[in-house]
Amino acid sequence: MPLRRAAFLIVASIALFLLVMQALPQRRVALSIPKYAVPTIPTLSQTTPQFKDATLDWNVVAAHQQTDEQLSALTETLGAGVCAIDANKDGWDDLFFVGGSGHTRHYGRKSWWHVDAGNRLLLNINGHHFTDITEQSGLGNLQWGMGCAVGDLDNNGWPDLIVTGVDSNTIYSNTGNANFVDVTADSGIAAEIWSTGASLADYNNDSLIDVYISNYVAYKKGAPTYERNKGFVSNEVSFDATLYDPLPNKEDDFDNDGINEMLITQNGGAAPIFAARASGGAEKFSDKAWVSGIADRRNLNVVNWGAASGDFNNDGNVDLYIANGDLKPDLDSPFVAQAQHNQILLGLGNGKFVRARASHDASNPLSSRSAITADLNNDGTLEIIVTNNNDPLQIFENISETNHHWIGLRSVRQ
Ligand SMILES: [Ca+2]
Ligand SMILES: [Ca+2]
Ligand SMILES: [Ca+2]
Ligand SMILES: [Ca+2]
Repeated sequence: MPLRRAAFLIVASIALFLLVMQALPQRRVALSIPKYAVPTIPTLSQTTPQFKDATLDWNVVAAHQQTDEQLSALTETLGAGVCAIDANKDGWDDLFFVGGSGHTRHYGRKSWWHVDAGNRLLLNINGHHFTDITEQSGLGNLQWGMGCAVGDLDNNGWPDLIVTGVDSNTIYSNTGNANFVDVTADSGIAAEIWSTGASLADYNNDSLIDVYISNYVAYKKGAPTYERNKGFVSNEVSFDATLYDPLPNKEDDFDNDGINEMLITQNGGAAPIFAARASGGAEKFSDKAWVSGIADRRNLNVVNWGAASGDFNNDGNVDLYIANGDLKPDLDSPFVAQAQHNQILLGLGNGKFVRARASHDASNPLSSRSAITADLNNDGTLEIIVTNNNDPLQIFENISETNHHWIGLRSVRQ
């Protein structure tokens, strides 16, 4: 039995070895464990705001339409704008909507027929619904519109309107009770250029509102590009959206330090820029988009357009709504603007933001271009109004349940 004996000796040796090892003092090995920062998950002391798409409840059927039924020119990919304006000063915010140029069907190179979209003035009836008073208000002129701004430009106590557009800007003076007259000719802002946005402020503190109008590129639909190839040859390339990069922006005090920050939205896969002023330095900005939580690598494919700021959940901290939509047509469906989800970011009051969960209607997947906030029903919560390129105007009613206090202010003229 030498084999069984050998096996017995081996097993016995192993057992003896283990017993000896156990009896010896244990040597401790120092393990080097890398230290990682424990991620801090911000706690929300506030409720997540809830919105519902109440566009039809408000009796709103306005839609933006830019020239063709298909995207075939750069000019058709921009717009529309929208402004809140209490045009009749009854305490209920009304809406002015830039409707675009309308819809032209072409037969060959000739214009076949045209349907006007046009700008719309929607009068807020006691915070319940809107009624369209465009024609009687004097705002029915056709314009290839882009954006708008509201302010009392002639100091007569009534809010006036600036409308930007392709080859024309228009100023309408409110002569009282939502009756507007076109005063562009005498205003000094008439110009045959493509303007997109307008913002108003009293830049030199003389109590007169000044106007800043942002202009876009020199572009004409159908104008050929000339390629140098033994002389210049027309290559018929007239629409390349990748060549252009407009930069809308929004200012507000996002970290409650009494100093406004600036949010700049970007196109083409770049994250938004959140420019925070350095403390004590009036004009020094630094990009805080990533540390603030506004930039997110999951959204690098998203094209940002309008940004609206406001306290959507009444917790005292400014929140953000960013309207998104791709500038480029869909690869699989050429001539259709690509839809992208809009975002709500809740402010924590310290300059940081967290993404609100996407269970709200207001993240609607359309190709959005601008967003504003207004308390349309004067119940203390902010609604969000969104425009979409070649699609309807949308009203997202704030249905958040909050017991936080609020105060409404109305300025009156002495
Ligand atoms: Ca009103
Ligand atoms: Ca006025
Ligand atoms: Ca808030
Ligand atoms: Ca409200």
